[in-house]
Amino acid sequence: MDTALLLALGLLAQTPSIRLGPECCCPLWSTLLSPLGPQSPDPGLQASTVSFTEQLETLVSAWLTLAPRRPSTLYPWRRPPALGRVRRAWVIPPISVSENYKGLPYMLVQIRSDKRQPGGVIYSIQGPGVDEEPLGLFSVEKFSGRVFLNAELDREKTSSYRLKVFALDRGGSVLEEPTDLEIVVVDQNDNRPAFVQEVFAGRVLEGAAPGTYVTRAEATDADDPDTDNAALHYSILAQGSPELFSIHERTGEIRTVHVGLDREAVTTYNLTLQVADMSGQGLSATASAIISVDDINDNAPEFTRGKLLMEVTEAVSGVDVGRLEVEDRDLPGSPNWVANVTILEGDPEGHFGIRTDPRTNEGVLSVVKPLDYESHAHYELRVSVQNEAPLQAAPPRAQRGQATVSIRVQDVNEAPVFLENPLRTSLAEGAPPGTFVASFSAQDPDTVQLQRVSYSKDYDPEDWLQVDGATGQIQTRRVLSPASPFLKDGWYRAIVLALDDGEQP
Ligand SMILES: [Ca+2]
Ligand SMILES: [Ca+2]
Ligand SMILES: [Ca+2]
Ligand SMILES: [Ca+2]
Repeated sequence: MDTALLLALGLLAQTPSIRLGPECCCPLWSTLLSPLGPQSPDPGLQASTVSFTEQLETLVSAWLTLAPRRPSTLYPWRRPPALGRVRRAWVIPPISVSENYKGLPYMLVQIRSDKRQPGGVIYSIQGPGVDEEPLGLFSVEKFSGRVFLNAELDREKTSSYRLKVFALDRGGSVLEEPTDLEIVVVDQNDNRPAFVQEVFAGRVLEGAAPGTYVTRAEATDADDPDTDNAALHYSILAQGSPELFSIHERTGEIRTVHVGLDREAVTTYNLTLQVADMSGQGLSATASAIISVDDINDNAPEFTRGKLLMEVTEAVSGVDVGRLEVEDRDLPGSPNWVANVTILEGDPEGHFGIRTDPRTNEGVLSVVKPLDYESHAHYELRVSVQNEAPLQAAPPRAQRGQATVSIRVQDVNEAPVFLENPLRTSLAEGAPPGTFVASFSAQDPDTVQLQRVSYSKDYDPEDWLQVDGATGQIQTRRVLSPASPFLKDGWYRAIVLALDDGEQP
């Protein structure tokens, strides 16, 4: 290691942070290059920090070249002497200047050549910012070599300029090889961070464990990402109470922090988010996060009544008996809410069925197989209710997951039934009046009611027959002419009615 390097290291040890530009805090650096840039026009201005190796290399080179010279003068064509066996690469230190500087025109540096020339050396510069777009930012006084900044710079448009520097004689001949001069624009915190969306939407299942990812807020900052000017810090300004969400200060990820998300209590959370640069101390912006809590089936359905009384008439099918009202706190219309009512016991022959009314979520009890009052006048059904979806959490045991439905079957007056129908019999041709024809016997299914069955003629076109209303016995009244038009192939057709004396249902 050479002497200059040792010296530089010694200085660095006393100087914990070396910065280029207006806020230069290294005494040696200030002596060598000051003023390389203007004083910060804004207290928020932060100079860019370069890596330690770059600092050291630049510092050593600059010190070797510039130590004995005026601070604002740069000798771009002067090479350092070889020190020992190590030849270091020659680096012209960049000129740093803050963006947005308004004290114009501002002298950045004075370039000098060691060449002695009658009539003096003529300096000239070329490149972007001079004779290429954007034109006229920089200029040089041709005799003094003083380089000026003529307009405000915007680092977010162009962060550095590389100019060509020429030294010529009066006749325009090149005295020195053209060399590069780099001007680095130092960032100022002149850009507020901005969220990429006004509203960030997120969804989370109720009952989610702490640490569950919900959504991610994202913001940008146009300032130099290597500086604090664009070091973003996210926070939640407001979220109500209790505070169930947190945001990662660097990534913007929003997660749950506590248990207790309950859709049945709160469906949506509205968070106010903030992002601030300077690691949270600088310019800020706000946005919202709308977090929807998705339903899980954490409530068992319940009957509103534990005992129900219903009535239904016998002998019919497909009629509704009654409705079982069900409550479920989960999301209406969802499988977590829809009730399925089933019959547990009390209907061994399968007379009843239960369907769900999709609008009211009631269980609708109906008769699917006709009932018979005379054989089974009362049913006691045990029914239970479940959701379409299985229960997910371990909810408190449902108080009314089952109910009892008492069903009274109502008797109806059923018509008497002929045991043999039609009844066929035969008589000799020309049978005399009073000949026994047949004896009808109809049975009334209403065995529990005391009903009497009576008989009468309904159809007897030749008025040939006589019916005993009480017994159902039939005799002929007269001789039937073989030529009767009502004899068809030898058959005579008559209709007999059986009537009970019960009331009409
Ligand atoms: Ca910023
Ligand atoms: Ca900036
Ligand atoms: Ca439910
Ligand atoms: Ca729920």
